[in-house]
Amino acid sequence: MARSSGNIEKAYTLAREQYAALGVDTDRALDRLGAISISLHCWQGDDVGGFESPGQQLGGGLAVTGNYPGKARNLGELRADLEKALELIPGRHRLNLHAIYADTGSKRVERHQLEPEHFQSWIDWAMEKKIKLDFNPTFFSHPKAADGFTLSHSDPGIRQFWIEHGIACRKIGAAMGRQLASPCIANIWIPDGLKDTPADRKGPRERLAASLDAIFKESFPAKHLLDAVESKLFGIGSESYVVGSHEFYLGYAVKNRKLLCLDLGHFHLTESIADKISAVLLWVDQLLLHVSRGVRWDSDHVVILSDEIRALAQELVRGEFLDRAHIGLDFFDASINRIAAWVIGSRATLKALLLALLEPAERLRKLEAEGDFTARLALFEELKTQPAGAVWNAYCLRQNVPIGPAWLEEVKSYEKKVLSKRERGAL
Ligand code: RNT
Ligand code: ZN
Repeated sequence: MARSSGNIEKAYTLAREQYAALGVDTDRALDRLGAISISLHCWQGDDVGGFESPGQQLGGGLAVTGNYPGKARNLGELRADLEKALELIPGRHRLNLHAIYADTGSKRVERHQLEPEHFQSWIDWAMEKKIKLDFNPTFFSHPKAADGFTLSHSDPGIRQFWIEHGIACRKIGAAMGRQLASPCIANIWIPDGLKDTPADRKGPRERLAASLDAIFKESFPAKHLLDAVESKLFGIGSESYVVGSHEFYLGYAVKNRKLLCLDLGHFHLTESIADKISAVLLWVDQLLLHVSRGVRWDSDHVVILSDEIRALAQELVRGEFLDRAHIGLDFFDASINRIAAWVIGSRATLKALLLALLEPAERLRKLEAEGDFTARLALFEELKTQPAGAVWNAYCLRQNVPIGPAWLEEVKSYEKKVLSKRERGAL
């Protein structure tokens, strides 16, 4: 049940006092949180299908499980679903598109021939909704990716096709950034790799480096386009060897001044991505974070307020990296309501950031510098039960979105009115 705004304000006033006693300014934390935009991934809305050709199979070793009814079947439905999700997430956020979501009308346009005009309807929609856009070339779900190789393929013709796709997508990204007056992050992820032990690990990596150089040849103003490269540990069908590994892209990004994309599902499960941030940001200017949740593997579960996400947010805040790290969601779950998946993942990420912004950063740093590790540990533990929920509710109230679980009622009523009318599979 929605609580009255008077009670929300009262609870906030008490929480503000409690935090002030610890040296934390909650109003400032909320201002800072309001300045953070998360890039919502369009592909949660239709299980990474895209609208290029009907019934297209998802490739690239990616897998979406579940068949919850009501998935978006066309651009109009996807936009309507996104609008609903955005209404329920506090703050101003971005949208992350993939090339397979082009608006080509009834025409089939091959990926290497895509142009900014095929994304003009997205740009116009984004302009109207005051949303900024990010972009991704799609190097999977295509006959020319069926061998499991794209930019590192041994066939120069196939490589060239994907190079041209990459070039086309950077032009599209730059058009988005220019028209919407906010740099578009164009992120490259390729599925290239091998199921079994390779005899030649070097060749594909040399070809990938050369293909990337060709894609990045043209330069665009940073105020329009920022290029990112995303590594992976393994995929289905690339268990033994991934061409674009972490070391490959870390080196490439440092040498070529690109953004490095760290996906939370793309490392060994015991590795801490949070710990990598302050190391990597010594050598690259900016990061893209793909916020995901691996369960036993890169399973792309919906993000929740886990210790991992909290640690990530803490590192961003403690290191003062918020303006050098771009946060995008990357998960796909078809076993639950897809709009709820966006809302849950976004709200969890924002809550993690709020918790990090509610730390007495200076005090903690001072205790550590003085060697008072006892007090540091004690304070960390006490912080866990401070009334952050009251601050979060006040934020939702100020941002005019439902408080607490009330957002779910809106998703349920949208499901009844809109999603349930979408027949499975049919248009
Ligand atoms: C795949 C990568 C990549 C994709 C999207 C759809 O493992 O995480 O970012 O999820 O491009
Ligand atoms: Zn990713």
